[in-house]
Amino acid sequence: PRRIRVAVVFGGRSSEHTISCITAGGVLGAMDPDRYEVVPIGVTTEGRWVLASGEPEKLAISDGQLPEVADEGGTVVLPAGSGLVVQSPGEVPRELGAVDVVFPLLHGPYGEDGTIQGLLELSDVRYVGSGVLASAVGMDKHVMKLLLRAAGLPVTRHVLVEAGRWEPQRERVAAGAADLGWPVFVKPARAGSSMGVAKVTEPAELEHAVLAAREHDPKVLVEEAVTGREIECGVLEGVDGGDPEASVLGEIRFDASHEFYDFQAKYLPEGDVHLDIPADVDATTSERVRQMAVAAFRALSCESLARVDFFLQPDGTAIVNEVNTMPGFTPTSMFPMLWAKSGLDYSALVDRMITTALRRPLGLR
Ligand code: G1L
Repeated sequence: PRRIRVAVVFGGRSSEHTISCITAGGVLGAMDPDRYEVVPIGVTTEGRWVLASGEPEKLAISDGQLPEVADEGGTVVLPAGSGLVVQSPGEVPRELGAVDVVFPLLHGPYGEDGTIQGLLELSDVRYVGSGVLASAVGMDKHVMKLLLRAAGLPVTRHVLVEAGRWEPQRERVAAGAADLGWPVFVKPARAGSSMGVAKVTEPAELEHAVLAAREHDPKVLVEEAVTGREIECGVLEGVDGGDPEASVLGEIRFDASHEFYDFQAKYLPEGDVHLDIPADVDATTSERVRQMAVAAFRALSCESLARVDFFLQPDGTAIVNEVNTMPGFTPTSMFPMLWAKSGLDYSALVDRMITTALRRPLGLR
């Protein structure tokens, strides 16, 4: 039978360019060349789409050099009606032909927020991952909380700092923060990683933290601090219209040197982060949290996959912290590890996500 043509799109205009390249290396290395024909498409830090190297070795860290998409190889364009075309200056455009499915490994604005998904919808191309709405909601912590709360799921309380002038909001936000109780967390509503996040312990520090967070996103959340264990659950779209499935739970523990799971702890594993998989949680609680994860997946109308993060409080109740529609996805990231412990190894996971995407109807679903 004909091989399945998969365009893996990676790199991109976000701070997570490097992690995206490394992730692409993992995904490419996991795809059976007898079954898949990979079209590697790199997005440069300037946003140009180029035909990239698909050698997994070039996408790994070697000799301390971080991988990056090189600006070469002609521009890849995706005209409506499928079919990829490479345009190089002074050359006849080269048809790459149609791909069966796109695996978009992009993060942040220009990629994770539904924009790539919209582009692919307009081009009638199937893709792995959530659609436009869930991808956009997954990127906006404020809208996400509204939907989760509307679905009856417990979420942390917060005060919103709207985009627009700060001055008129100052008093409302200060009063709201005091209502939440100290400390509070201040976070950009939409920035991808944990950048711009600060823990604020007293009123005098609030304004500085809000202004700092607004460097990353004009829309900012001031959130109540919840004491609890950080528990995560992987959810996969059901097969053939079946219910979404939840993985075993995992726990993130870090040493006292990290106040919370910050950017450094997340991407520089030398920081003492421990992933406990499965998490040491009793069976009843685990079952309850897994059901909440599936409910959160549904509340946002996620597709393919999502990682749902919880705070498990000392009294045994769980609060949904956030839903990540594009979780870390290297072979040693939480999401793939959760599924490996649940019986699906990395290449089986990649296979399953491609298979469900291929079976998806185009248009409204
Ligand atoms: F396409 C998927 F499956 F939806 C997908 C897309 C992106 C899964 C995981 C990711 N992850 C990321 O983009 C990243 C934040 C780990 C950078 Cl690669």
